[in-house]
Formats: sequence, structure tokens, C-alpha cells
Amino acid sequence: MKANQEKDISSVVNFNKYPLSDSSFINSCRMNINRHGSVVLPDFLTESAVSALIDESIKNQEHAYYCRQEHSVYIMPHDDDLPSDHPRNRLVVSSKGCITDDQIPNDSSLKLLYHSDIFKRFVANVVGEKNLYEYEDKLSSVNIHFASEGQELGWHFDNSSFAVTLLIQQPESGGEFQYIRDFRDTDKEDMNYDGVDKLLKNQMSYNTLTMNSGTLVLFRGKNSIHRVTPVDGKKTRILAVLAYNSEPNISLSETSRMTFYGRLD
Ligand SMILES: O=C(O)CCC(=O)C(=O)O
Ligand SMILES: [Fe+2]
Repeated sequence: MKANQEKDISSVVNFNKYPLSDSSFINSCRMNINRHGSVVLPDFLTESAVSALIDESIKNQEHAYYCRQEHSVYIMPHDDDLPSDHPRNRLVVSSKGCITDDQIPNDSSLKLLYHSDIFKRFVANVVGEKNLYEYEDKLSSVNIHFASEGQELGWHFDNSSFAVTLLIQQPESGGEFQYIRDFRDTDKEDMNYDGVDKLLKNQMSYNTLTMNSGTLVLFRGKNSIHRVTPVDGKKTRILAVLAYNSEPNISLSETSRMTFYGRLD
């Protein structure tokens, strides 16, 4: 069984470099995410998988839903008890195109990977979840994001405790993922308004992740603030998001689906 499953994704994942079922490899990834807030695995996808995914995504790009939003870094509605220039309410801009799970071919290597037991076990072990489940709705499990010249994601905290992304196409320049780890503490309800204020006034330093096409990133975005800088040049930044839940039968909220996909199903 195990050998068969591994064979399933062996044309997709660079197993020579990344033995996903090897306990010492898993442990080192777990240590990394706990220490640095992220695990970055360059050349995770094989070259042939990357080039097939670039072709497949570009063919599909015309179906993307484009949205431009102004949102607070906390992705929460305006708090009328606080002024508009309070860090809780200050607005940043995010703009991107999005393709949903139902628009991605069933034989895409993204779906092969997303549903693979070996891959799911690997992610679960690294992020410390017992099991991982797909989204109940038909849109939210695997998404592809497109950022063309000038498009960006403003500083934000994620709602989910971890994110799994694969860079499919790296832009010529810009489109860099930047972050500050553990910048708030949701468990302690510490929103770090002072830190966010300084960051938005450009008075904080932050880290930049280097990612090439084919890089897998596991990231704890709930407390680590992050952004993607505006893309420069004609090459679109293409990024796949593999979204899992720690419980079964969960749908993305209707508000989020309408915002990011422009539809509910
Ligand atoms: O595009 C990326 O690398 C990160 C995406 C992200 O932060 C998000 O979708 O919340
Ligand atoms: Fe995010």
C-alpha cells in the first residue's frame, strides 16, 4: 500500500531530496516550523511537474476571479469604537486572481499531491495535527493564485493556523513573501497594535523568504504577519494553496467564498 501511494506522487515530488516518510526528515521540518515559523523546501516539485503545472495554470488563467480588497491586517471589519487610523482599522490593499478547486483538472498533480496519504501525513506530522481533511465545499481545497504586474497581498494575519503553498511560477522580480514571526499572540488575545502601527509606518524590519518555482512552504500565518510585495515584470506570479482542516465537514465561510471566489458553488 505504502509503496503504491509513494509511486503515485513520485513523478510529482522530488523524493530523493525530500523523503516524506522518513522520521528524521519529518523531525527536522517540525523543528524548523516551531523555531522559525516556516519550512521552505526548494525544488520540492520535480521539474516536469513544475512545467506541466505552469502550462495547466496559464491555460486556466482566463477563468480566474479577480478581486481587489482593502482590508485591515487582522482581516476583520472596521471597529467603530476606534479611529480609522488605529492599527486595528488601518487598511492595506490585496489584489489577485483566483482559480478554485472545481476548476482544476482532477488529474492535475496538485490534486494528486493534495489527496496523497503520504503528503497529508507529512504535513500533519510537521504542523502537529492528528489528521487533515479537505474542505466540504467544492471550491476551497486547492486554489491557484495569480498575481500580475503590480498585484500584491498587503500585510495580514491568516485565520487558519497553518498554510501549505507551492510556488508554480516565480515572477521576474517582486512578488516576494515577507514576514515577521510570532508578531501577535491570539491565545493570549494580544493583538500587538504597537508593533502593527510601527510596521505600517515602515519602522520595523522583517524577513524575506526566497522561493523558486517548485518550492513548498509550510507556514504558520495566524500569528506571523506576512505580505507578498507587488509583482514586477510581465511574468505572472502563480502560487497554489493546498488548504486543509483539522476537522472533517468544514466549509469555508460564505463571506470568504463570496469575497475570494465571487460565488458560493
Ligand atoms: O502568496 C503567498 O505566498 C501567500 C498567500 C497568503 O498569504 C494567503 O493566501 O493568505
Ligand atoms: Fe496569508
